[in-house]
This record gives sequence, structure tokens and C-alpha cells, in this order.
Amino acid sequence: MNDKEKNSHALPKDHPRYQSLKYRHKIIEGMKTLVVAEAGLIAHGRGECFDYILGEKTNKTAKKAIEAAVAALIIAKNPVISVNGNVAALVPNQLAKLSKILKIPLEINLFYRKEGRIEAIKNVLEKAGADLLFGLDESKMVELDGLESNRRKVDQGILHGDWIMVPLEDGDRTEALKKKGKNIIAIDLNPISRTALWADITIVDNIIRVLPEMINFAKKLKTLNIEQIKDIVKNFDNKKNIIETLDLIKNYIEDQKQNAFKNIKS
Ligand code: PTJ
Repeated sequence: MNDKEKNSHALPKDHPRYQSLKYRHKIIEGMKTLVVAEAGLIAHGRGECFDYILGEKTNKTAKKAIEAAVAALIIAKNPVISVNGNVAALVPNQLAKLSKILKIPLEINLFYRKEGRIEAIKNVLEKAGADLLFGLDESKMVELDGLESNRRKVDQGILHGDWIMVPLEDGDRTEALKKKGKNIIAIDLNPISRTALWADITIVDNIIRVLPEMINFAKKLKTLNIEQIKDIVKNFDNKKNIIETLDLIKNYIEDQKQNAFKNIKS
């Protein structure tokens, strides 16, 4: 990229939407280097929309789900984190850090396969410090039955995993993995996507905020004993948590009805 092109992306830090634009540009840059699929831009836009009506913050329901997710990953026998293009573009350093703290492998698993994408994502993750990586050699992958999409091809991590974290996932695979008896942790800003509804633990929040929070919880929960950690997972009620999240959206919209125009002066 030449300087002129770089400058055209320069974002003033005092822009009211700086954070949002920063991550939007990470996705755009990721697409140019094959890390992100073209459809990843659309998926990101859909996420932004839900983030808006969740107040662009980690709500208390998300925090509860994050705690339960980290607890589940600690007690799991074979946990694994599935990584797609958007996730690798947005939070590579945090993925590498979480993988290291919890000693969990990352498995690259793509919906849109294209020559060079696995390599591009591998490079991003390795540069970020990830060393426990699966999903690098397509010839060694096996196919999950009951699934037509490219995600049916999985490596050792997902194949043998008991708890699988699937950020920004499509519904078909979540359903297929559930039918195989796997436990699923979803990160999805859409609380009523099929993935969100099928998962055992659904974190309705932006992955850019979720990963740092998971790292904090990982450090904190590691100081508890195993029974206490098991209790966190046992006491978490995903259906109730999603319903409460929908209430938060409803309340946010109601609040906007009352207050959105207050600061607008003609
Ligand atoms: O890299 P690939 O080829 O594996 O493809 C990845 C995408 C994301 C393109 C693919 O998985 C896809 O098409 O996903 P969907 O079906 O659009 O679902 C993505 C879900 O993630 C949607 O429900 C979005 O609302 C949600 N989402 C998008 N951005 C974020 C998000 N959730 C949390 N944090 C985000 N930043």
C-alpha cells in the first residue's frame, strides 16, 4: 500500500466513531490480504448493527456468559477455539494470549475456502504469538456428517473437542456440532441467530471486547478450586441469559425513544 492510500485511511482519534471505524478498517485491510472473506465485510456490518442496539458495551448478561465460558474452557478435557477470517483480523493478539493462558489450541476453520487464506490467517496468528495451531493442512482434515458447507472439514481440535468455542459462526455447523454431542460456546452479537440459540453458552457481545474480558476472567478463575469452577458452569442458564439480553435491547430502544433527540438542536 502506498502512502497516499495509507493516508486515505487515517482516522482522527477524536472522531466520535473512532473505535468502530478502527475495527472496520481492520476488516477491510484483512480482506485485501486474504485473511477476511468478502462476505466477512457484510457479517461485520451486521454485527455493528446489533452492537449499536446493545449500547456498544459489555452488558451484565454478556459478562455472566463470559465467566461461564472461561469456566467451561478450564474444566474441559479437550477445549478448542475455532478461528475464522474476521476473528483473526480483529483480535489476533488476544486469541494468542488466551490460547497460551488456558493452553487451548486455535483451529483455523473457514466457511469461504480460497487458495491462500489458511496461510494468510496462519501468518497473522503466528505473528501474534500463537503456537498451538490446528487446521493448517487441508489434506489431513476429516468431514463432519450432516453438513454441506466448507466448515464440514475439521482438524483434530474440533474433531476430538468436548468444548468448542465458535466466534462469529454460521448456524449450520453449530447445529451439526451439537448433534455430535459437543458443547458449544458462541460469541455472536445477534442473540437470536441459530448459533446463539443452539449454543450452550452464548456470549452476546462484540469479540473485540469479549476476548480481553475472557483473558481477565481466565487469570481470576484460575485461582479458584475445581468445584467452584464447575459450579459456575452448572449455575449458568443460557436460555434465561438470552431472554434477559433481548430485554436489554428492548429497554435500550425504549430509552432511545425517550432521549435520542434531546441533544439534537436544529
Ligand atoms: O472467514 P470465513 O470464511 O470462515 O467466514 C467468516 C464469516 C463471518 C464471513 C462467516 O462465518 C459468516 O458468513 O458468518 P455469518 O453467518 O454472517 O454470521 C456471523 C455472525 O457474527 C452474525 O450473527 C453477526 O451478527 C456476528 N458478528 C459479526 N461481527 C461480530 C459478530 N459477533 C461478535 N463480534 C463481532 N465483531
